[in-house]
Amino acid sequence: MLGCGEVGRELLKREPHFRVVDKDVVREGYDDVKGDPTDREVLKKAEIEKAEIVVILEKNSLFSLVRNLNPDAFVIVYEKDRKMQNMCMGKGLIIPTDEAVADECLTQIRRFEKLKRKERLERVLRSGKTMAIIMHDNPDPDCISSALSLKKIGEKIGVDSDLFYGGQIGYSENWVLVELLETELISPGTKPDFANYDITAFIDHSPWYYTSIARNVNPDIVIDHHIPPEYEGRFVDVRENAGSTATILTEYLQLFGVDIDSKLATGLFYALLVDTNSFRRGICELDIEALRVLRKKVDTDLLSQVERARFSKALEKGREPSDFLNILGDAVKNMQMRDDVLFSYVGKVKHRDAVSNSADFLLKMERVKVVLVYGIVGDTMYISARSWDEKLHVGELLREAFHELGRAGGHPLAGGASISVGKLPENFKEEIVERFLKVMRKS
Ligand SMILES: [Mn+2]
Repeated sequence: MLGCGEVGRELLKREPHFRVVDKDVVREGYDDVKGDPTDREVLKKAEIEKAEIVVILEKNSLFSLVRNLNPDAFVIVYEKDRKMQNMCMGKGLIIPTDEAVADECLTQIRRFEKLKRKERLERVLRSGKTMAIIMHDNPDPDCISSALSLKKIGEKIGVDSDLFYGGQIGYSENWVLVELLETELISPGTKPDFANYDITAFIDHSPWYYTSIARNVNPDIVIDHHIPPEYEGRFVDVRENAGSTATILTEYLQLFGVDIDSKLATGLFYALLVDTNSFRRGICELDIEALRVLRKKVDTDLLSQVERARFSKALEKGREPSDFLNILGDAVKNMQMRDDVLFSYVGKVKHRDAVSNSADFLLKMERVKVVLVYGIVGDTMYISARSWDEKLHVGELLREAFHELGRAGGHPLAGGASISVGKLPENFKEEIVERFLKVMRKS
C-alpha cells in the first residue's frame, strides 16, 4: 500500500497484514517501510517487485513507476482530490466515503485473488485427463459433496475422475446423500495404484493424517478448511476460516461456470449446515456468499430426507443399520459434569461420526460450556470437543492437552484428537478428563 491517509486506515482495519510504504504511518509489529513512496529506492526497499497487489493512495503518477518496477502486479489506483470534491459538494454529486472506497478496493482485490486461484487450479486440471479424488477415511457430507463438485469441475475441462475413500462411509445420512447425488464412491479393498491417474486430489483433509489408502501419495491438489498443512503441492487451498470445504467448492463451481443443480446444491448446503453446526460455529463472508448462491436451489424435501437419515434405525435392505441412536443413548447415560465441562465416554463404536455427532448433540444442554465425547474406533481413541465459548478455543486446549499422545487441534468452537490406543494408560478414562481440565483451568 503506497501512501496511507483515511482510505488507507480504513483498508488496514479490514486487512492489517498489508505492507505500508508511507512517510508517516509505520506500525509496530508489521513490515511497513518508512519513506517517500514516490522514491524509486524506497519502493525497491519495500520489495515492490515481489508484490502481487499494489494499492496506490499517493499520487496516481506513481502508477508508471510501479509498472516499471513490477510489470505483473494487480494495481489499484485511488487519488482523492479534495479540491474537486469540495467544488462538487452540494451540486447533486455524491462523493463516496472513505469506507466505501476502502470496501471497493477490497472487492477488487478479492475478485483478483479469486481469479488467480481459479487460474492456478485450472492449470493443474488441464495437465491431465484422469484424476483420483481421495476423500478422508470417514467421508462425511462435506467431503462427499465437495469431492463430487471437484469431479464436476474436472468434467467441464475434460478430466475423468474417480472418487476414493479408505475406512467407512459411516452413517446412513451419508449413504442417503451418496444415493441422492447419484455418485459412485470406490472403497478399495487393497491399496489402489494411484500412479495410474494423471492427477490426484485430497478433499476436506490434507496430507497425510486422515487417509489410510494414500499415505504415499503427494497430491497435486489439496482443498480443505482444517489446519493448514506444511505440505506444498501444485495447488493447495486450505482456508481455515471457511465453515466447510463445500463453501470453497461452491466458489470454484461458480468460477468455472459449472451448473449447480438442486441435488448438488442440497448436498453442499447440508455440508455447510453440518460442518458449522447450523451456523453456530462462526461463519465467514465466504460462507455467506456460498449461501447466497445455494439458497434458491436447495430442495427442502431432499434436505429433510438426508437430515432425518441421521437418526434412522430401521433401514432398507442391504444397508447397515445405524447405531447412532444407541451411541447417543450411551453418551447421555455416561455423562459426567466437571466444572462446566461435560465428559462422556461412549466405549467402542463402529463409526467416528458417532463421537462427534454425540458431542454436537450434548452441547445443547443447559449450563454446559464445553463437551468432550470420546470413544474407540478400531485401535484409535477419538476425542471430539465442542464449546459455546470462543474465547476458550477448544482446538488449542485439545492440542495442549493431547499433542504428546497423538494428533490434536481444531477451531475455537470445535476440535478433535486421535490417539492410538497403545499410547493410552490403563486408566485412560480419568486421564483424558484430568488432562483436559488441567489445561482448561490454566486458560
Ligand atoms: Mn469439512
